[in-house]
Amino acid sequence: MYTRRKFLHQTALGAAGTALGGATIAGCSEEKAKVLPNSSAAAVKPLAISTWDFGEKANSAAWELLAKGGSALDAVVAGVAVIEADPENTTVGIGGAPDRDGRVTLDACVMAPDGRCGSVCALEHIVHPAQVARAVMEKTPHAILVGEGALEFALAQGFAKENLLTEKSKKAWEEWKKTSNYAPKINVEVHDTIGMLTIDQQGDIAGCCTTSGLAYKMRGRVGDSPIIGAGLFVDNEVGGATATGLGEAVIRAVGSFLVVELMRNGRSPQEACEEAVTRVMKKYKDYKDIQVGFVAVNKLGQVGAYSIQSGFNYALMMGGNSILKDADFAVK
Ligand code: SD4
Repeated sequence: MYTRRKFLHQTALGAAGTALGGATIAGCSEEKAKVLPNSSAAAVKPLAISTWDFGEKANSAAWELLAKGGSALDAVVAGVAVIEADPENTTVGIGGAPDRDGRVTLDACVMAPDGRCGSVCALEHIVHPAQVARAVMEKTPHAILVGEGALEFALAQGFAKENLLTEKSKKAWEEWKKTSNYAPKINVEVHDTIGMLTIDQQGDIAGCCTTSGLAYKMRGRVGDSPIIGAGLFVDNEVGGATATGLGEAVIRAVGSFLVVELMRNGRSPQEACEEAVTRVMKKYKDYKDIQVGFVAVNKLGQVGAYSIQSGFNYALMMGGNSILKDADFAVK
């Protein structure tokens, strides 16, 4: 059972330092955690952080660009593209689990260091929704395109129309249809969105979030992932945050924006993620049955991660080194 006392204990644990390549990262010491993003402390850059273990592959792809001086925006879109293109992954891009009618509908958004953003919701037939989101940002006067309109735009931009429902996903869906029992399993079936944040050599921050959303969702359902502020938020003066888990819960707290605002007000990324998870739990009374997790990075390259339940992990790449780390969590 979650108690305030437990939370305070975990906060203290969460502040324990983790070291990689000599640099202090995730959580950091209580002292360092108080360092504000605009402090004169040396920033860690470049850097890539992604939700879940598949984030390691995404980070490596992003790192290839970051190490050569590529932009945070190019790197983050290239990083998530690796996961979107993996047909074995049933939660992002091609091979993503369909909705209850058997249609694979993808959600994604992207944010650039200069504050621009783009998003697509319920996009069908396109393997790389994050790239379409970027095109919305760069080539239209709009921020969000949905459904048919998003698809028309993508095709006009030269994206190929493809069947995203793989044999594996189709079989699983047909199996699900036998009972049509909608009971998502924490961390397994529904919680594998890739949210990614990058810092380039200039110290600029970009972010991206891309997913097939909840397996067997209602047609037209959109989660937090393509909603700027909920699934992703970047403010280049402060830092960035991204979310995974039950979108309906993240949206209630405008989770990623909340994390960034908390960092703006002096919280470390770890403290900000913990506070945001606490806020989500307050607003979602059945929080014991769901998972929500955040990862965050500030302008100094300090990172944090926290989730409601155990089982959430994240991948971090800096100094050419890659680590996979379990996030601390609230319900113990
Ligand atoms: C959603 N947040 O659509 C996404 C699901 C998710 O890992 O994170 N899956 O609600």
